Amino acid sequence: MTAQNLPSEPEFEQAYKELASTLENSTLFQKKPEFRKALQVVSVPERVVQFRVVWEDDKGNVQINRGFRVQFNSALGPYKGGLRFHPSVNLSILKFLGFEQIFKNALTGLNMGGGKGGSDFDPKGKSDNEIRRFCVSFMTELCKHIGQDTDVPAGDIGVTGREVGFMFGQYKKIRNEWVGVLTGKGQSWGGSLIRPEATGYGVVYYVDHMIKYASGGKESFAGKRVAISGSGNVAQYAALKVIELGGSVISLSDSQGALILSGEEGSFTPEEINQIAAIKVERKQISELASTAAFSSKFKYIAGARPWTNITGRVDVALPSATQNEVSGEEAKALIASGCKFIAEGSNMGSTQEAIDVFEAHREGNQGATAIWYAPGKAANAGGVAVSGLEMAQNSSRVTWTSEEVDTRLKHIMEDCFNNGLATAKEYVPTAEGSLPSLVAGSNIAGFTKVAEAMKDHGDWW
Ligand code: NDP
Ligand code: 8G0
Repeated sequence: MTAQNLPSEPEFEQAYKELASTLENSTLFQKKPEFRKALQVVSVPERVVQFRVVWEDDKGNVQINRGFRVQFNSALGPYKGGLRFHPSVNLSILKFLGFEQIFKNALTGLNMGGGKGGSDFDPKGKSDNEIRRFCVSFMTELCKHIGQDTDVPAGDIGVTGREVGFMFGQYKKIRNEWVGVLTGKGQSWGGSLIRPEATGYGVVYYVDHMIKYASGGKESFAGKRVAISGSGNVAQYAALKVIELGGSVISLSDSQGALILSGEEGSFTPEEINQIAAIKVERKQISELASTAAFSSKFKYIAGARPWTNITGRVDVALPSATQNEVSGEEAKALIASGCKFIAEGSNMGSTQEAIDVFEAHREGNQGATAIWYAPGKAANAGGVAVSGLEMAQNSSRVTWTSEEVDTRLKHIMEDCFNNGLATAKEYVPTAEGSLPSLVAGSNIAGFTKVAEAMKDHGDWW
C-alpha cells in the first residue's frame, strides 16, 4: 500500500517510523523476515470510531465537538488506553497514541490490547456543569462501542477522575450494568488505590533501575537534580517520588511557561507541588502562583518556555511529562551540555526523532561516566496503564487490594519492563563493547514481537 492516497498524519507517521527504524536497524528481520508482514498488518487500526458530540453550554447555546476512539489492536486483550480532551486532538494524534499503546501494553505483561480516544473539546474555561454535560454527551455515543471485555478507556490529558466519574455514570445509566468499563475511577466506586500515582511513580521506579545498572549499583536518586516538564497527573507524582527517594526537583511547567529553581541548590518541596496540584484542579495556570512572593523569591518563571534550556546549574535526570514532541534536537543537546545522563519519558513521544537521535548517538562509544541513556515513553510510563490493568483485575474479581499490594506489583512490573527491554536489546541490537544497550530499540522489539506472535496465532497474518 502506498501512502499517496492517505491523509497526512504527521504524528502517527513519526511514531510508526520511530518503531520501524529500530526494528530495521536490529537483527530482528534477518532472524525473522516474516515479521515484516506483521509490521504492515499491525500498523493499520482494527477499527476507528468517529462521532459527533453536541452539548449545551451555560448560555443555552449548542456546542459541537468531534469524538473519537481508535481501537488499534486486540491481540493481547480488550482495547485499553486513555481519553484525551484537548483542542489539538485529531486522528493523527490519536492514531500515534493508540499505536504506542499497543506495544506499551504488551510490555506490562498484562492482557491488554491498544486503543486511544478523546475529543477536541477544551476543558479550560468551562464551568463544572459544562464539563459534566459534555462528558454525558460524549459517553452517550461512546458507550455503544466499549465494554469491560471489549474496550476499556481511562483518562489522559484533560481528563481526571471527575470526568471519568461523569462518563461512568452515563455508561451505567444507558447500559444498566455496573462493570469496570473505565479505569481511573474514584476509590469508593471501583477505582484502584495507587492508580493516580502509578504513571509518575512508575517512571521514577524505572529510572532508578537505569541509574543502578549504569553505575554498577553505586548510585541512586539520592542527590540527583531532576528537571521535569508538565505539572499534571504524571509530573506531580513523578516529582513527589523523586523527592521521597532523595532527589531534587528543579523544574515543572505547563502549557504557558516553565517554573525553574533560581539557584543551584534546593528543590521544589512536596507542599509546593501540592499547591500546584490544587490550582490545576481549578484548570488554572502556574503563572498565577509564580507571581506570589513565596514562589517568586525561590523560582524564576519563564513565559512561553520549556524547562530544558533554562535550568540554572547541573541537570542529572530529565523527565519530560507534559505532551508529545516537547524535547527538540537542540534541547536534547542543551540537556547533555548541562550534564544530563538519564532521560525518561513520562509523556508519550515526548522527544522528537531528532532528540532521540542526539540521545542515542551519545549512548554508544561514551562508556562509563559520560554515557547518556534514553528511555522511551512506551517503557518508562507503562506503570499507569499497568495499574489500570490491575484495576480491571480487581473489578472483575470484585476485590480491592491495599496500596502496598498495588505498589509492590507496580514495582515488579517496572522492573520486568526494564529488564525485558535490556535483554531484548542485547539479543537483537549490535552495540559497541561496554556500551549501554538501547532501551528504545529493545523495548520496541520486545513489545512488537509479543504482539506479532499473538496476531500470527490468531490468523491475523501468515
Ligand atoms: P494532565 O492533563 O494531567 O497534565 C498535562 C500537563 O501537560 C499540564 O501541565 C499541561 O499544561 C501540559 N500540557 C498539555 N498539553 C500541552 C502542550 N500542548 N504544550 C505544553 N504543555 C502541555 O495530563 P497527564 O499528566 O495525565 O499526561 C501527561 C503526559 O503523560 C501525556 O503525554 C500523556 O499521554 C502521558 N501519559 C499519561 C498517563 C496517565 O496515567 N495519566 C499514562 C502514560 C502516559 P496546562 O495545565 O497548561 O494545560
Ligand atoms: O489507564 C489507561 O488506560 C491510560 C490512561 C492514560 C494514558 C495511558 C498511557 O499509557 O498513555 C494509559
